[in-house]
Amino acid sequence: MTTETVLTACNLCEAICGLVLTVERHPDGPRVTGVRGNPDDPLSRGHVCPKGVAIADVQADPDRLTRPVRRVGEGPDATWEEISWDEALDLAADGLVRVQQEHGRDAVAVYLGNPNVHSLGAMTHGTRLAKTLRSHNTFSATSVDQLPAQLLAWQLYGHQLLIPVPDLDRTDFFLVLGANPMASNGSLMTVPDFPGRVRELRARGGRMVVLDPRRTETAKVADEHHFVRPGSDAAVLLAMVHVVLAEGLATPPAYVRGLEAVRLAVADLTPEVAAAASGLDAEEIRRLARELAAAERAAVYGRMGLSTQGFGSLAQWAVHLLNVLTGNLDREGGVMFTEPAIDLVARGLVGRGHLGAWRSRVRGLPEFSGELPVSALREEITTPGEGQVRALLTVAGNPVLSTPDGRGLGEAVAGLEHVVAIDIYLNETTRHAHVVLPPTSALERDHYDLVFHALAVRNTARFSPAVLPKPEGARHDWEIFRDLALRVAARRAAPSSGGLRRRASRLVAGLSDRAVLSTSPTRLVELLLLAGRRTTLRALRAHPEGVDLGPLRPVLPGRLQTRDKLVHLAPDLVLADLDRLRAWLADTATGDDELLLVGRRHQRTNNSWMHNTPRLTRGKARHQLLMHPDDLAARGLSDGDLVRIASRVGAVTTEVVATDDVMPGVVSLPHGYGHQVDGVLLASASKLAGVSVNDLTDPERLDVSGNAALNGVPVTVAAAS
Ligand SMILES: Nc1nc2c(c(=O)[nH]1)N[C@H]1C(S)=C(S)[C@@H](COP(=O)(O)OP(=O)(O)OC[C@H]3O[C@@H](n4cnc5c(=O)[nH]c(N)nc54)[C@H](O)[C@@H]3O)O[C@H]1N2
Ligand SMILES: Nc1nc2c(c(=O)[nH]1)N[C@H]1C(S)=C(S)[C@@H](COP(=O)(O)OP(=O)(O)OC[C@H]3O[C@@H](n4cnc5c(=O)[nH]c(N)nc54)[C@H](O)[C@@H]3O)O[C@H]1N2
Ligand code: SF4
Ligand SMILES: [Mo]
Repeated sequence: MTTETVLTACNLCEAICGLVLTVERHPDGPRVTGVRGNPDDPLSRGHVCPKGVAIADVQADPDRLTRPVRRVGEGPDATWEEISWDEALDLAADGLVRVQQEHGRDAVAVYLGNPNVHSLGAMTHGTRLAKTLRSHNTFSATSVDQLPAQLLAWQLYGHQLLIPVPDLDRTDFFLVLGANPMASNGSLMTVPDFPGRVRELRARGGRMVVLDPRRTETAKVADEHHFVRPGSDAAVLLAMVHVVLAEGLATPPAYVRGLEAVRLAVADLTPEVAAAASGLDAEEIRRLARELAAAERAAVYGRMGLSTQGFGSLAQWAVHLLNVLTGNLDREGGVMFTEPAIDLVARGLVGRGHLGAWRSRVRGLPEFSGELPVSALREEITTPGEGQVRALLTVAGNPVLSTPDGRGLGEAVAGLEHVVAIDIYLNETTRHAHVVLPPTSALERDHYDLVFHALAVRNTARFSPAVLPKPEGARHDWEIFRDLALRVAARRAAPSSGGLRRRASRLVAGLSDRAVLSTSPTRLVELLLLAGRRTTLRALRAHPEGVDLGPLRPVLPGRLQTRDKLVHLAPDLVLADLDRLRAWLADTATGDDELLLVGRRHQRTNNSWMHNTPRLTRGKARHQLLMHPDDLAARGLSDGDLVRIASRVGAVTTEVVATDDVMPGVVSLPHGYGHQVDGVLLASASKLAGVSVNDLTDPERLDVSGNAALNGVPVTVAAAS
C-alpha cells in the first residue's frame, strides 16, 4: 500500500473549497482516508466544512449506484436488477423516443436538479441532451431557487448570469436578507470561509445587519438582526429606496435609465406602510436606509429566502435598486461583477435570457430561458389532453422532496409510462424510474467550475483532475449524456431510409452540438481557456491549488449586456407587479390560527441527499418544527410535542421545538427530509427521521417570475392526535 496527497475541489456547494485528500492505494483499489481544506487555495484559503469532509463518504458509500439498474415490479415490492450500459441506454432511449413519437415532443418532461451546476460534464453535455429532446416541458431547480435573480439580472444588466456579487472582502456595511451563509456557505456569492470573512469585516470596523424571520446562525454573528415577516421584504426594501430618493441621498452612476419611473413607483411605499406589514419599526427602516447611503462601501445581499417567496422578484429588484442608488454597484466594497477565466456571459455561451417564448399547457405559466416553473410539473402529468406529460427524465434531482406538493408529484410520477434517472442514488424520485443510469462520482472525474468562479468574491481559476481512476465499466456523466443523445437522435432517424448518420447528427440539435457532444469536457475547458486568454489548462495543471486572478475590479458600463449599455432600473415586468404588492399591503392579515412557514438549512445537511452518512447525521436531531413559545402556549402545546402541521396542500406530523429564535407567528421546517415513503425507508436515506416540508408547500403560490413561494406558507399547527 502507498499513500499519496492529492489536491482537488469540493463540488458539494457553491463555496467550491480547495481540498487536500489523503489517498491510500490498496491492491483492491484506492481509498480516500483524509480530507482537509487546502490553505494554498487562493479563494478558499484552507476552509472546509463537515459536508466537504463527507465527500469521502459518498465515494465509499455502498448505497451509491455504480452500475445501471432496471426496476422490476412496482411500489414497495420493486426490486432492482443490474444491467449492462448498452441495455440500459437502449431501454432509456427507446422509451423516451416512443413516448415522443406517440404523443409529441412535450410528452417527455426533463428535471435538472441542483448538482448539475456542480458538475463540469453536466454543464458542457447535459444541456445538449435536454436540447436534443426539445421538450417545452423542461424544468430545473432554478424555479425553486434563484429564478428572480436571473430574471432581474437579465432585465437590469442584459444577461441572466450577470449577477453582481457582494465584494465581501472590502465592504464596510453588509445588509443580508433571506440568506444564512453561516450554514449555507453562501449562494450566488461564492464565498468559502464566510465565518472568517465576516470576522475580518468586523475587525476592520465594518458591520453586518441581517433581516430574517429567524435569528439564524448568521444573525447571531451579526451586529444587528431584525425579525421580518415572511414575504414583506419587498415593502421594506422599497421603502428604503423611497427614503434614499426622498432624502436626496441617491448617487446613481450616469449609465442608468428609468430613475424617474422608480421614484414614481415607490412614492407611496413609505416606511410606515412597510412597518405595518413587516413588523419592523418605521424609524429603523429609515435609519437603515440612511446608514446604507452613508456607508463608504456597502452591499445589500438577498438570497434564497428573498427569492422563494410571494414577492421574490420585487424584493430582488429592490436589492438592485438600493445597491445602484447608493452608488455601490461596481464599486470596490460594494457589489461587483466578476471576470472569470471562462466567461460564459461575454462569450455568449449562455443566452442572455428570454421570457414567455412559450407557456405551460395547463396554467399558462411563462417559460424563462427555456424552462417552465417546476410548480407546474405535476399538473402537466395529471391533466389529460394533447401535450400531456407521459415520461420523465431526471438528472441529479429529487423533485419529490424538493418541489411544492412533492407527495402529489410523487404519485403522479409513479403513474408515468416511462421514467429515466441519471443519478447516483435511488431516492424518493428515482425509485419511480424504469431505469437509472449512474455516472462516476465527483472524485472520479475532472472538474473546472464553469459557474461558481463567475459568482465568486475574488477572480480565481482552478482545474482539478480526477482524483481516482474511473472504475472499470463506469461512465462519466458527459458520456451518458452523449450516448443517450446520440441514441435518441438515431432512433428518431431510423424509420426513414438512407442518410441515417447525417439525419441523426442533424437531430442532435445541430452539427456543432454533435461535435461538442463527442468532445470531452476537459478538452472544451482547454479551448475555452485559450479563447479567454487569462490562463491556460497547462498552467492550471501545474497549479492544482488554483491561480489567483486578483480582486474584483470595476467593469461598468463596458460589461453590461443591454444594447444601450445602460442599467435598466425600471423594467415593466416588475412595475406591473407593484399593484399586487399594494393589494397585499392593504390586507396583510393572516387567518386567526395561521402561522407562516419558512425553511432552513443546517451546516450538516445538503438539500435532499447525503442523509445516509453517519458523519453528517449523528448528533442532535435537526428535523423538528421550530416555534415561538408564545405560539406554543396559545395552542396549549409544549416543547417536544408531536404536532400536526397542515396547509392547503397537505399535512405532516413531527416534533416541535420551542425557541424564541423564530419570530412570533412564524414556524420553520428544513427541506430535504421525509425519506420514509409508504413506510419504506430507502437504504440511501436511512439515517434520518423527519418529514418533507414540500408536502406542505403549495404549487399555486408563485412569484411573478414563476418561482415557487416556498417560504411564508400559511399553516396551522395543532397537537397530533
Ligand atoms: N421547501 C423548500 N424546498 C426547497 C428548498 C428550500 O429551501 N425549501 N431549496 C430549493 C433549492 S435552493 C434547491 S437547489 C433544490 C434542490 O433540489 P434538487 O434539485 O432535487 O437537488 P438535490 O436535493 O440536491 O438532489 C440531488 C440528487 O442528485 C444526485 N446527485 C448527486 N451528485 C450527483 C452527480 O454527480 N451526478 C448525478 N447524476 N446525480 C448526482 C443525488 O443522489 C440526489 O438524488 O431544492 C429546493 N427545494
Ligand atoms: N449546509 C448546506 N449548505 C447549502 C445547502 C444545503 O442544503 N445545506 N444548499 C445549497 C443551496 S442549493 C442553496 S440555493 C444555498 C441557499 O443558501 P441561502 O440563500 O443562505 O439559504 P438558506 O440557508 O436556506 O437561508 C434562507 C433564509 O431565508 C429566511 N427566510 C425565509 N423567508 C424569508 C422572507 O420572507 N424574508 C426574509 N428576509 N428571509 C426569509 C430563512 O429563515 C432562512 O434563514 O445553500 C447552499 N448551501
Ligand atoms: S463549504 Fe463545505 S460543502 Fe461547500 S465547498 Fe466548502 S467544503 Fe464543500
Ligand atoms: Mo439551491
